[in-house]
Amino acid sequence: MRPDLFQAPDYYLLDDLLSNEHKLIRDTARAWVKKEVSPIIEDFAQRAEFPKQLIPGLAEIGGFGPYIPTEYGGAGLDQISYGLIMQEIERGDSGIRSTSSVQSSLVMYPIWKYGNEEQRMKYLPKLATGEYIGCFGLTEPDHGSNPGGMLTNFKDMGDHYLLNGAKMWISNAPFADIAVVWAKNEEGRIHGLIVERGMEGFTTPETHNKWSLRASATGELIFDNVKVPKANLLPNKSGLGAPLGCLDSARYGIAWGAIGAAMDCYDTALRYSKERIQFDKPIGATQLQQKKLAEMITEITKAQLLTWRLGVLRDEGRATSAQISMAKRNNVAMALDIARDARQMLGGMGITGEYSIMRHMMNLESVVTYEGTHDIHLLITGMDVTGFPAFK
Ligand code: TGC
Ligand code: FAD
Repeated sequence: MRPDLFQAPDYYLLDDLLSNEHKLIRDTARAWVKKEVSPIIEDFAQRAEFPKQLIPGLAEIGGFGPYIPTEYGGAGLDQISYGLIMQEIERGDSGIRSTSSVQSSLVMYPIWKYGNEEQRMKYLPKLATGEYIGCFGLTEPDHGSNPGGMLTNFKDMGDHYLLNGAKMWISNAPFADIAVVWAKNEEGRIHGLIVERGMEGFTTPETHNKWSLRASATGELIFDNVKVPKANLLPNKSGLGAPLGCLDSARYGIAWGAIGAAMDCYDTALRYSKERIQFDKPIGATQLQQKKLAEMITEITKAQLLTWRLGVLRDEGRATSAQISMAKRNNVAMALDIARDARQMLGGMGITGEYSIMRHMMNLESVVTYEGTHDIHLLITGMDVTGFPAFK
């Protein structure tokens, strides 16, 4: 891959909306991505391997639990800071941002919000430093968009719970130390359980042959009569709203992250359009290529404004789940459209690993699917404005 020459677009001078602390946090993450992620990511993606050596650096830039209170090892930052960190990491690669999202919002968040003090003290500091890596098991082979239908279940055996079932498409699963698993009790009520690697009957086979998110490890979680200690049940929230509450936090981070991928594609295409000569002039001097670039920067700017406002609302405790759905859906689709146009602007070079665009484009096919598909988020907006759920 070529040297990382990224220059972040800020067409509406949105830096003015950020505090000095926000800018410092963002610039630290940006510099880390340039130094540590960009030089190696293409190689790891080609080999379909997660670069584990990035884990300590991710922890240092606040990539693990940025908004978790410092007493539990988190960085105690606000939601705008969290978003900016996700934006910068995904500018490097969506798969690396996935690891950060899952650890922060799908593992640390439920332990912080739904766990007891003992569970918080036991797991959160180790997750914050990356000593432990976690994963989140909600999706099943037959229950993706409809997680409420899950079959994974546990029985109360007196001194422990007995867990059975299977989860599929789980980010970080192949090497995770712990899994936050959603399963139904004998009354059919959904609860979260912390399952640890090494528990008998618990296996995590890796999912191969992915053309997307290749630098992120994906796998299954199989529970064959796993004895889970009673102390590992998250006691403070149950029902489908518990995992969906975690998804709110992760989807918010993805809305920012997708802007990072889009900015990288735009910046690459803009530079290429000024350097690539055809018919004796730069392709950037042609109307058709300018149309693509003008539309890209317009969409990036709109997404930046939408997402900044969402961050402010989250910091004020006023953001709704439906607002988060709108931002996740809009920004990921925006990034995917930009990646596709940017790839075309590079002609044949656009399909190679010399440039980051094709990798972003393939990654975004997962991002537009996970954490609720593009269509499911449209239905959430539809339900919010009409009052009618059209899922069922
Ligand atoms: P529904 O009846 O609407 O709701 C059930 C209960 O949940 C509450 N609720 C929420 N609570 C918090 N946050 C939200 N976003 C919530 N949405 C709903 C709701 O109020 C209700 O509470 P209560 O107290 O009345 O019981 O549920 P439904 O079965 O009709 O489903 C609704 C639907 C389709 C929107 C939902 O199931 C959904 O979002 N489906 C998409 C599934 C999904 O996003 N899966 C993601 C899996 S994790 C993942 O992809 C990680 S990728 C990580 C990475 O690598 O970055
Ligand atoms: P389905 O639900 O079968 O959907 C298939 C199609 O039908 C979609 O286009 C969908 O929009 C559409 N559809 C479904 N229902 C309706 C409806 N009512 N009306 C109209 N259209 C509908 N899950 C986890 O729990 N943890 C993870 O860490 C995780 N990581 C992932 C990593 C990757 C790389 C991928 C690809 C997925 C990951 N997932 C994870 C799973 C992800 O959340 C699901 O793939 C997603 O929720 C969609 O479920 P599905 O694949 O079963 O598709």
